[in-house]
Amino acid sequence: MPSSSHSHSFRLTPTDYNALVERATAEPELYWMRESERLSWNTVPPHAQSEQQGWFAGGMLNASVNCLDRHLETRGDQKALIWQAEDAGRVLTFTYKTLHEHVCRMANVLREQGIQAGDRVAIHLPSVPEGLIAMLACARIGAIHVVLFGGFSPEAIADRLADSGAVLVITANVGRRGPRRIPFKATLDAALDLRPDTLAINTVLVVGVTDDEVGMKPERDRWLAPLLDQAASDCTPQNMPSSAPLFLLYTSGSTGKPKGIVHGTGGYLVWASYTHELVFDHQDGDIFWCTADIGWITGHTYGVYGPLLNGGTVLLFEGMPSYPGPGRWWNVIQDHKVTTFYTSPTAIRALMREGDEVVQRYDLSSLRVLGTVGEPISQEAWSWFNDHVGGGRCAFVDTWWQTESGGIMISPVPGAVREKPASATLPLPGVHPVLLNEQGLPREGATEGVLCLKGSWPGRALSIWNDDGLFERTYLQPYAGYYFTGDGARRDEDGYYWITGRVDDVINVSGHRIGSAEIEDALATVLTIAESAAIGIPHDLKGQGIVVYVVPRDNAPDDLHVRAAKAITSKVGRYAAPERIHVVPDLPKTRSGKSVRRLLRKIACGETEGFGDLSTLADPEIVETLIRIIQTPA
Ligand code: 6R9
Repeated sequence: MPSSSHSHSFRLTPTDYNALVERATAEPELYWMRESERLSWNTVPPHAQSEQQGWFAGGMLNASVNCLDRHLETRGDQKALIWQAEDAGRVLTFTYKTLHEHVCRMANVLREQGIQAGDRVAIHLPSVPEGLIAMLACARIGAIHVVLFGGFSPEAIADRLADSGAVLVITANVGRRGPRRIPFKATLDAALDLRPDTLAINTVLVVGVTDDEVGMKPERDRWLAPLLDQAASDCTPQNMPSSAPLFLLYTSGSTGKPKGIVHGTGGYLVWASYTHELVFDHQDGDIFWCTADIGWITGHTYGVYGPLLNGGTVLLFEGMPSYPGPGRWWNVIQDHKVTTFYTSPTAIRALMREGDEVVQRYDLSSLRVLGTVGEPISQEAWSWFNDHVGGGRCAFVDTWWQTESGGIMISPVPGAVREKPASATLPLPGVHPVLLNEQGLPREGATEGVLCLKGSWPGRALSIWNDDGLFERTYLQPYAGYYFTGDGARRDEDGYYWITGRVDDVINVSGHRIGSAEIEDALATVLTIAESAAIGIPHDLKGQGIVVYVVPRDNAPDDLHVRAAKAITSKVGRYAAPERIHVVPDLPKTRSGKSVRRLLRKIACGETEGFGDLSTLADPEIVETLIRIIQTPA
């Protein structure tokens, strides 16, 4: 039942798709063994899933060989990576052959710096080719990459470097954001100076993105370019077990500090290849543009691994959507004849505001698949993207997944699953969602509940770095027998899923996951703040915005707002800057002393009634007090 307006032929028909769902459900072992043949193995795994050892245990392979070497014979001269620089006239193109050479050089540099299989290498770069090259170079020598988002504060970087035990960082002198220069190296230097005794970093390699000079510590810092020039352009890949970690990626949960999610090699790569081909209807000649930064899981799975595993062409854009003018992204699509465009609802909402005329100026007829990820999309934004960008001709995939899942889990499949605006639609073949009620029991049919997953899938994270117990407690123990996603969802009468948002204390700001506890921990470092609570409220552009309540100590200064805001941006990052900070005498708490976030959310949204039974609060009066404070203009 592909909608009739699609003018393309897609890889799968509804019949093919139904057959996949059936096979994956009836004979999962056989199904995933067959899917594992997408990869080239040095030792073919004896089985797909084993309870104790994870996916494709016993198999041996190398991730960079799978992304590059194995395409050399058939696609050596095909474009693997197109890099569009900030300045319109500057484009760098890498064929599979030249990308392979670059990755080998970088891998040799890392080996010369003493990096060995299993070592952690941090990557802290703007959107330049070296990011993707460094990831694959780590994979080539069996090192574990840890990509750090460019928006992190020095504190956030230091935490992640310490937790991962990284020994080397690759950074840039600066990053370019429109007319501005982002001080990558200086931010990293600040991070390295914070708690040197907790860090194992002994080498910093610096990419010169511009000619800007930066301070270099002679025994620690080296410019990368001359090292690459001297390195050999071939490099023997390290043969790795399927279950060896390929990378760590830090993400926020509801409790405490960010967790280093560990992804393995064989299972993750099978999932990246499988989902990229299925969901984006990957075909020869496709130009795939994923706008996510490589600092997020989307940038890993669909900005690097998925498309390269499948022999595709990746487009990487250095710049921003609206610089130098509001049509910049459309210009990039037009110039590079992008076929597959994967972005976020936040970006769509911002671009929508520029008006329809901007889009109409560009020829976007190369597009055939549009995708979104990271947060719920409204019907309005869905329709605008579909009609004005996709011209009503394209398949639209609203893809639900998470850092922990490795790749897409619930999404339409072009040509095979009929779309409904703003629904993630159906699970991919082999994925088994369930909706649980408050007692943890599965509900059938059209219903709403906590979204969990039954059974495993090849892309599932192996663990949390340094804390296997925390992985169990966070994902496997809350609902016995299921994997807990942290999201809520509704299922309609057609079995379609509609994601309703997090059911835990994670706030989703423009697709960035931020734990309430992360913000509250940052505020706890301000001595004049006694306690605090951070919550998410609906925001027109960002999806959710952060509102913070702080309770001052007796001697608190007048500029508490400023100090609180500064603590958050310096400990977490600018992307976590709150919309509003309310200084309040107390928080609504249960008698056992737990802040009642449900009430804080309602109050922040300006509600004045319908709070339900307040008699369980330690001090019911506080609700009235907070309403008064919030309604008094500052
Ligand atoms: C890939 C990614 C995961 C959380 C997830 C959910 C939200 C992601 C969504 C979506 C509604 C979608 N989310 N995709 N909500 N519709 N299509 O975003 O990973 O950064 O770990 O965030 O994002 O709440 O649990 P991550």
